[in-house]
Amino acid sequence: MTKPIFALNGPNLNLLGQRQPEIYGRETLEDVAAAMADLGEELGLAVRHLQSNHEGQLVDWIQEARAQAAGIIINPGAYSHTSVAILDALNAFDGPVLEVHISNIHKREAFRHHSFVSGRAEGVIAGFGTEGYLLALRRMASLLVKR
Ligand code: DHK
Repeated sequence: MTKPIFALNGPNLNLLGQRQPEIYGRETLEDVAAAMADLGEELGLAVRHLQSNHEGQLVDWIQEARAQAAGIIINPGAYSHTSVAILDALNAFDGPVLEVHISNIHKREAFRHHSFVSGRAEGVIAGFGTEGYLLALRRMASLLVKR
């Protein structure tokens, strides 16, 4: 049995659907988790969905992923732009990492243009709304077949 994919979401993504819907859309994180679980079933991948507002918790889950996950799909939220700790944790993970941003961070404020995680990720999806998570899951399935 293949290990699950960890789908990690960072700060404020628990408010998805309520928070700035003009930027992040009206779907909730529960909707995203359900859609990923459905697609995962189609692709033969189990998805473990986790969200935290705390950097250290995200680091702990990435460390757990070293033994427990086949790959990581991560939207680090604002920590994308600040967290060397999350980058270091991802660098200690051997499987594929895909980074998702719901909004197009390159069209927004300059401080959002750089992501520390992008230097580690196999691929980055930005500006595809919550569909980006599903695209990332499809890509994860192809990357795992090629390994
Ligand atoms: C989500 C956030 O919370 C922001 O801090 C990032 C990202 C962008 C997103 O588009 O999903 O800058």
